[in-house]
Amino acid sequence: MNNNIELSIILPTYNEKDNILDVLTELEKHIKVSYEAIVVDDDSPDKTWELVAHYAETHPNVKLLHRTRDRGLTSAINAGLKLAQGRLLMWMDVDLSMPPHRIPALLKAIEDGADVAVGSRYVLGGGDARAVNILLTTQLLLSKVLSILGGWMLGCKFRDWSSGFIVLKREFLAEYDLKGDYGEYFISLIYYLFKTKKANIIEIPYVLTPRIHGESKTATNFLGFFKRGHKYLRVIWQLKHAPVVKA
Ligand SMILES: Nc1nc2c(ncn2[C@@H]2O[C@H](COP(=O)(O)OP(=O)(O)OP(=O)(O)O)[C@@H](O)[C@H]2O)c(=O)[nH]1
Ligand SMILES: [Mg+2]
Repeated sequence: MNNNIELSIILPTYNEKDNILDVLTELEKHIKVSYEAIVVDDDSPDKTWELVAHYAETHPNVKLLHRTRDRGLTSAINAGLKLAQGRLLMWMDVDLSMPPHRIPALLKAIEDGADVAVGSRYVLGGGDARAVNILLTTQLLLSKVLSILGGWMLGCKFRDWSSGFIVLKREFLAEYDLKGDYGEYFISLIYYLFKTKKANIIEIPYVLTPRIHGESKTATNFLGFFKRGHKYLRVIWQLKHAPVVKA
């Protein structure tokens, strides 16, 4: 840990050349505490990493981890977390679907006593502006059903089980690696934070906006949604039936 860095922001990227510089600029504009941004790029064919390397030359708080062998969202976030030196840890998507201007609200929640602040589409004031076609409407519906089921089956007062927009105190992740190959890691993480770490978790509303540039790695077809939904449910089922590990 470095006492001069309040916040480490992990930014996983795969083919985000049209988004990454906007995200880095937005972070600079909205974050008033000392922070480092760690971009973890998996050798994107569109050369996102090249843009970041160039940007980092004039922005010492921006770091690049350019991975040429490993792949995957969860493993990218884990790799970024290993390098992170801030007192607070956070990560978010780099498709501008999670608005950097909501980060101060997440930080304020921590300042006010929360251990973990999660950007949430499913609390009052939050939303999802992506339901512009049948594919995305289905995704939104599945995500909502999953959220209700997750909270009910796991016995936690929590709504947005597939958020992926989170700030938390470093000590709450000390002995934990994110598990899974995509968004399902978030369900296990939240459950762990509630049940094992007894964390005070607060959901802060945000409105998720559709990606404008680049391609989604998940929202491509119905079959993909249902496969993912099935995977999420399997994780919920496994957690429900696994003994809770004491911290
Ligand atoms: N490093 C790395 N980043 C990834 C990988 N897959 C996705 N990402 C990043 O993870 C974030 C989420 O990916 P998206 O394609 O937006 O997927 P999603 O948010 O689940 O799907 P949408 O709902 O369509 O936005 C983005 O910042 C991606 O660039 C990967 O294999 N490696
Ligand atoms: Mg996204």
